[in-house]
Amino acid sequence: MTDWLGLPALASAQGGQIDGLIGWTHVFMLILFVGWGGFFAYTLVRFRRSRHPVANYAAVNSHASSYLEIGVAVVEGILLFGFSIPLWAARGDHVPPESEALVVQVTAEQFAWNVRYAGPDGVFGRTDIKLIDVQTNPLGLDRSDPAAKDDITTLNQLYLPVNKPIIVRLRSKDVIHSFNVPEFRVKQDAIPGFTIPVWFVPDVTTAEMRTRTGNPEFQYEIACAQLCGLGHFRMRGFVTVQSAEDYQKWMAAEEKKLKEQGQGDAIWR
Ligand SMILES: [Cu+2]
Repeated sequence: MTDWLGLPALASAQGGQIDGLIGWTHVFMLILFVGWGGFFAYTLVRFRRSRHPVANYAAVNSHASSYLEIGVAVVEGILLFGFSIPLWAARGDHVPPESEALVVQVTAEQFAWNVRYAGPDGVFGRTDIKLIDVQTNPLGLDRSDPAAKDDITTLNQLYLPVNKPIIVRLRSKDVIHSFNVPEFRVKQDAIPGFTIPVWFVPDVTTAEMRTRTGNPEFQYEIACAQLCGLGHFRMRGFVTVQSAEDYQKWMAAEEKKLKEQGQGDAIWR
């Protein structure tokens, strides 16, 4: 329905609703544009100089423009109360339960995305600001904490299973960044000092998208959507959406790699 907008391919279950809102906003704005544009053209002709060499100092005595203004306000009210607020309420309030979702922590920094999975125990282990090492331990993970021992971290690579609710716990180490994956219709600022949850259900695997787009190198990309410094342009991450089995395989390989490499040095690759 919203193909005419030329939006990026849709790859999430909740994105259709957002496209609907974008579509309706364009329709309403088109009506406003045509309406006001027509009115402007009409006044140019109606009040042209050759017919009205002297300005009319008497005020307009028709109420047409007031009705128009009221009409515009009503349409904007419909957009806000009929579409935006219910959509935001659905997106913001109904976060799926963590037991049914995959929880991933994504920590933005100048200029990278640090991704962290809780590992087999499902618990994110302790971190300590004193342990942060830009090269080897950007998250300050305390591998002496049993819960932190199995935490999987990657740099700029987010692997996700398809058709499962994903909750991203978004954080920032330095300035305001923004987590944006256009195909999932997700865009959320990462603000230092806050952990902001954002959720979505990716429903098209990377492989499927490659077939669909005819581009064998297609990648979902995390674009930082806030100008965050000189390296902002290269703050890119990649999302790989896989079948549940392939995701499990990837996770098992990461766990194996972590065990082989020992503690703490599997982080910055
Ligand atoms: Cu950034």
